[in-house]
Amino acid sequence: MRKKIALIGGGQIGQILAMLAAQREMGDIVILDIPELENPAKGKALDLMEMAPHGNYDANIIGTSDYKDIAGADVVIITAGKPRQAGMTREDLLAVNLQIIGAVANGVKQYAPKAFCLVVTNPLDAMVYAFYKMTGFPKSQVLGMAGTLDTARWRAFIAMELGVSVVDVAGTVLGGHGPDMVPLPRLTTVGGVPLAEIASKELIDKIVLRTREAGTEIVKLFGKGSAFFSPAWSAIVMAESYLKDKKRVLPACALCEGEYGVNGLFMGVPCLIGAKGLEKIYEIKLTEEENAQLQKTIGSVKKTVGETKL
Ligand code: A3D
Repeated sequence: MRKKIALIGGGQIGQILAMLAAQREMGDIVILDIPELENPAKGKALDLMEMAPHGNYDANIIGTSDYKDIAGADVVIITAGKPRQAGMTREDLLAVNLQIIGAVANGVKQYAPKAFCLVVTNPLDAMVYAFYKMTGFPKSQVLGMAGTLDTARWRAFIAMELGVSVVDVAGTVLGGHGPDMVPLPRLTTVGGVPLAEIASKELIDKIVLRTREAGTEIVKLFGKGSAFFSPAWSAIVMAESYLKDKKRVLPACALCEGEYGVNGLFMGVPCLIGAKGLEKIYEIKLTEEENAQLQKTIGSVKKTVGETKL
């Protein structure tokens, strides 16, 4: 039997998720949106069914606003919520998206209680925490997608600056999904060569800054709405690691219980994702400077999560 992927939110990211999941034959796909947008969700699903003969995939794809249709889903990816507009911070979305996450948590808890759940809605660290609290799901079953994207941005900017293949750039970004996230130049390599040996400190600092502001750079260019191609791909990579038990080690927003000195908060950390969901969090021994940066991002995450009052 095919796996089932439920996409809660059929907007910009949701529709790209649906296309990628179909093309990669990850399973049957349900695009769920609010009742007012049920028809557009159905339309997107039908359009993707009609793309299948040339896309060369077999999948049953439907649009709906009824949670019954996600029953038994193996993976749930949540993008339901408002995106940022130019001039907004992610935190400006907290109140409105918290309500939406509440409705989503109820539906997923009732109809897909065993699903591996990925939250994408911003402000990410707070929304994944809220979803975890509201569903009561085990921590292995709930992750936030942010670090996978932040690391993709870090790798892309390095490749663009150095004129090397992005495939050979390896690295990680820790912490919250905000302007004080912590890219780790010390642990970044280009085909095994340490970044610091082939890039100046000035250039590295510039790339760190661009990575931290990458989401805002796109929001400014769009004027309306936020990035969607790269967030969708990042969530797909995480979902695939679960579905295929690939055991990839990806930076993701996971519940820390002692790791990095953090207790009870979701934060971006290197995660092993396999058939059991979150299977392991890797701890990195940080330098004093890296740790100081991490403490700053932990402070920001605590503040935003505190505002959920959960
Ligand atoms: P958008 O195109 O507006 O799509 C969101 C969809 O959610 C819309 O179709 C809404 O109708 C739908 N929706 C709203 N409420 C509900 C509900 N209760 N149930 C089901 N569906 C609902 O936004 P988008 O796809 O561009 O972005 C979605 C979210 O992802 C936003 O909160 C963004 O800020 C966030 N985002 C996160 C990242 C990260 O890296 C974490 C990156 C980019 C965007």
